[in-house]
Amino acid sequence: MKIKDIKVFVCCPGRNFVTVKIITEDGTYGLGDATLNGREMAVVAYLEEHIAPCLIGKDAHQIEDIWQYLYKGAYWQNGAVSTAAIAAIDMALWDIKGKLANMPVYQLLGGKSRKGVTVYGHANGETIEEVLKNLGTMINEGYKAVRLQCALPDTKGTYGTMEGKKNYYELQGNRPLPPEQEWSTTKYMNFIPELFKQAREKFGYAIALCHDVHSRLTPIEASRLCKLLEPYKLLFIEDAVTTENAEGYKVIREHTDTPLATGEKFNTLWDAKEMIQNQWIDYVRTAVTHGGGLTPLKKLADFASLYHVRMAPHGAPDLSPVCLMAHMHFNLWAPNFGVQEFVGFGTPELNEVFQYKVELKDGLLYMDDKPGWGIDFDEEAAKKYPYKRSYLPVNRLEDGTLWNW
Ligand code: KDG
Ligand code: MG
Repeated sequence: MKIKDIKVFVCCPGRNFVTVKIITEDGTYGLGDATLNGREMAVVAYLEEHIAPCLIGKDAHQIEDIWQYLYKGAYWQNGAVSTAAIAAIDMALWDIKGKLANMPVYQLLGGKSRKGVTVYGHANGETIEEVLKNLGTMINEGYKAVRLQCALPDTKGTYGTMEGKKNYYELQGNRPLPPEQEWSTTKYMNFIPELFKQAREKFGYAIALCHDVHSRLTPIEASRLCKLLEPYKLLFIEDAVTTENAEGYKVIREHTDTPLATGEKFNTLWDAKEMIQNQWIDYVRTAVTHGGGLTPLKKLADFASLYHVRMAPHGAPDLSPVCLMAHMHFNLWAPNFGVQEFVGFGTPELNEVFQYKVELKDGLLYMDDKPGWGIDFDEEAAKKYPYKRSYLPVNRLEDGTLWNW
């Protein structure tokens, strides 16, 4: 079944998304997500200029070979821009294979390992009181796991909080340049244990709680924070330190039994290899979109399963609903699935562009059985929401030093 056309769409129904559509000679099409927050147009150029011309006329069924061709064949193997582009092609081909087989993609992987996908939602707030109010609402909605993020008192902007914005927890909009935020490790370390103490006092221990440090601590600081949080029995602490130096996780591991999660910025299996093999982490957070597609992610899951490491795919608002649906299939299959990050059902604009259906019941996410991923993309609706240049914030310490955001 020959590939006839490859289209790349960039739209902004509330935030930017890059969507790939591959069309075969019989008119079957598949969708993939290539969104790389703040660097979207680099991926578009990679796809349009460097990938699409090579694939026209190739057999859409040869997913593994096409993946190897784009990854090894490029000579420049890894990197966020190229793996997001390859991922979208890979996803679109799996969607096509599912449609041609008249099966949901999870069936092609080996079938379901569970009835639904356990998700964790986000409870954010400007104060502890506000976070706990939102946590209470989510518990009433049936969530079994929730991530808590709270603004630091007297600090300009804290990761994960809304800062008065309604739809997305990060800053979004028509910004010519990245906004700047402020960071104080001392204020953070003194504040976060209190958030979890109050959460446990108010809601007990049945609800699973997690927290994203967003790579702002050093290994020894992270070790201390994880120790301070031990009484509150977190599901995991995410991105306690940056991942470039895997041994940072070894340091934390030696000091605490708070479970550790990382990997949303991993592009390949090799980024995760050392941490998994040494059992320094408990959850890998790599997304289908940023990890190069379903083809490498299923290998990552199988490898992680050898070391008791579970999958907890990244599900931030900057991953499109195509990625969410791909994760639904992956998570239903992966024997070592842990939990899926889930930020809710999207705005009316988003749902006008992407048509898909998921349902939350008792903390589990369900979808209808449809061939492929079970999602569609409305090209005409997308035209109403053109791309808007937008950046993630950058972070500075109180003395002005640039820090990890
Ligand atoms: O684009 C960056 C976001 O995806 C990231 O800040 C979200 O860390 C994140 C998370 O865990 O959702
Ligand atoms: Mg994160």
